[in-house]
Amino acid sequence: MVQPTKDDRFSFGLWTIGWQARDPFGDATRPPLDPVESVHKLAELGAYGVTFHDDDLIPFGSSDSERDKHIARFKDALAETGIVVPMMTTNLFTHPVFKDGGFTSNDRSVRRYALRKVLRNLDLAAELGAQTYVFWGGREGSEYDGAKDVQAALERYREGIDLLAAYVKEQGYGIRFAIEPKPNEPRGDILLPTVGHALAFIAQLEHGDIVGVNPEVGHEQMAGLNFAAGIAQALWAGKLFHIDLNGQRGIKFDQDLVFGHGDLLNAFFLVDLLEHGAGGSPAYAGPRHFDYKPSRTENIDGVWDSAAANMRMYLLLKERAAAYRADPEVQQALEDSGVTSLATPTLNPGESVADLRADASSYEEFDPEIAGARGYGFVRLNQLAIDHLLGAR
Ligand code: 3MF
Ligand code: MG
Ligand code: MG
Ligand code: MG
Repeated sequence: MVQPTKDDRFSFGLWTIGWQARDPFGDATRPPLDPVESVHKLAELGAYGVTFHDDDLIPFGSSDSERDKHIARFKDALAETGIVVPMMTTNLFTHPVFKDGGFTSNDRSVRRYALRKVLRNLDLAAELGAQTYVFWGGREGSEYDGAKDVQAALERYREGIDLLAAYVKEQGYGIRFAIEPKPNEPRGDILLPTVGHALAFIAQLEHGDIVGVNPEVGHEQMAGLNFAAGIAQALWAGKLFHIDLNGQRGIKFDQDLVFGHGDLLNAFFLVDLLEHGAGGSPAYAGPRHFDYKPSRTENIDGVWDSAAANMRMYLLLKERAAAYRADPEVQQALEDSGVTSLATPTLNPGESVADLRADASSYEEFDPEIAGARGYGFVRLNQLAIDHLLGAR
């Protein structure tokens, strides 16, 4: 049961396992990892997909012939292992040219260069069969309120995303975009800091029909937000196009821990949410993508142990969530708490304001004292969840 297979649709970014553990205070603790080796190792561990930024595979500044060679040997590794590329993205943050952003840099020539870099990689994404293209605008922001005209920056962001989305449609690539919010780091403040901000931005786009979100567990938790609740809203909006699973312990720098190694209880309810759909299919059908960093203390064995740990955590939580749902006592507690009854519309079919006013039971005969004295039993329900999570039931 906890042995991952391709059917589980687990995927990893090349930049996750390949992170050499350079941080703002210390040098790399691990040697570089060849993307071809990563693909083989991920296949062995039971993953189905690999994702990457252009520069993860093709070092920045490579010549056209070097680029072709990197792509060719990567394609061979994919063919040998059956590993697919469900998602691709652009690095618009490492090179100094992007220090004030890509699409929203104050320097117009940088903005034009950023669009060209994405266009080039989008063609490769289509060639490799990627269905999702992620936009994480890590450098789109500022440290000083006077340094960025935020409204103009949002206009430039919109201009960029709409141009690229129109291109994808014209080419018939069938790719959908997913915006990845993050509140801060590396910029003091990043544009589109949370899932909610990103959803509001998407509503302003001309081509918003093919644009959704790629929320990351730790990014929302860095803002003190409830990740599972944010994911529920993205699902409700029909905009959960992709997901970055990892772990984070509270409001601090982006930790990128193994999935479930942060807020375990929220991770349990997240998996329950993703898996608990209708008619036998999960609520979220996309890849279970891990965007974590093997801790700086780990050697190469620790890299692969931690990659395996992400998948194991997901499967364990999936098993625990299924047991929780199947437990008759849980089902009764959900009834008693009114959780299931929230699905019933508040108005009767076709009921008007006049009808509601005419219904004396809704107001004149309603006793708020009685309703106010009701206990909801949420603590009992939560303890049942924790009992299942701990394997105590
Ligand atoms: C940074 C991130 C990014 C994005 C990636 C696109 C470098 O905090 O999470 O990883 O996930 O750029 O998918
Ligand atoms: Mg992170
Ligand atoms: Mg991240
Ligand atoms: Mg991420």
